[in-house]
Amino acid sequence: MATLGMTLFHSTGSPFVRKVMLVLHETGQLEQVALHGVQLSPINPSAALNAGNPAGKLPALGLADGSVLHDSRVICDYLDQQHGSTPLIPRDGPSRWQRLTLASLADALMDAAVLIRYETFLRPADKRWDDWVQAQQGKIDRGLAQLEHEAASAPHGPFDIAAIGIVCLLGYLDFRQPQLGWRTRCPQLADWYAAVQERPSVQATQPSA
Ligand SMILES: N[C@@H](CCC(=O)N[C@@H](CS)C(=O)NCC(=O)O)C(=O)O
Repeated sequence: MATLGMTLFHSTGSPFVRKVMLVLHETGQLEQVALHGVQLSPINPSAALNAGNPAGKLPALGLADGSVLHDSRVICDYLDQQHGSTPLIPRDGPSRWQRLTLASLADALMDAAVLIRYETFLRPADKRWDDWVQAQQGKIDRGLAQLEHEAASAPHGPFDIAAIGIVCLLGYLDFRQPQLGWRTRCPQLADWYAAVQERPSVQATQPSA
């Protein structure tokens, strides 16, 4: 049974918020959550968000009892335990660790992409460090190669927490790094990504500024 009275600190550009939105859509809990829009950056934090999440990062989920959950992994895990359908996070067995590790890879690549965004958009031009950006991009390149291998070996896996993370990563790369051209390097991943675009949850959560 879904919990009433939740508030999600939200931004349409955040790939981590999108993970939570996809879980809400896929598990039928969207109407249980009010969205509280926040525009922030590491140097322009939100006082309302900081009050419940001292790290000042999106997403955070306020519960009816006044407590606040963060980060996206914790929130997704919580929400996945509030519904009666097939879990998005396998509860046990080898698939639990395989899918959570894949989801963790997607999270790590989103971290790298978000850090690149901050370095190239927020940081003053005279303080930018190209080698550091390249090192972050290297994580993305290596991770995409791994995801292409996964897509080739298991093209029709469940639309679970790993798939959700990968959708959020690829959507964010299209949003912030349209020049990357990952589809040329990752054709099987591109086919999988094109197929999952048909899901209403994916269509309803496209990133925007
Ligand atoms: N590990 C966190 C990462 C969240 C994150 O990096 N959120 C970004 C927005 S996409 C943020 O709030 N940045 C503000 C900051 O770093 O101060 C999660 O999974 O929720």
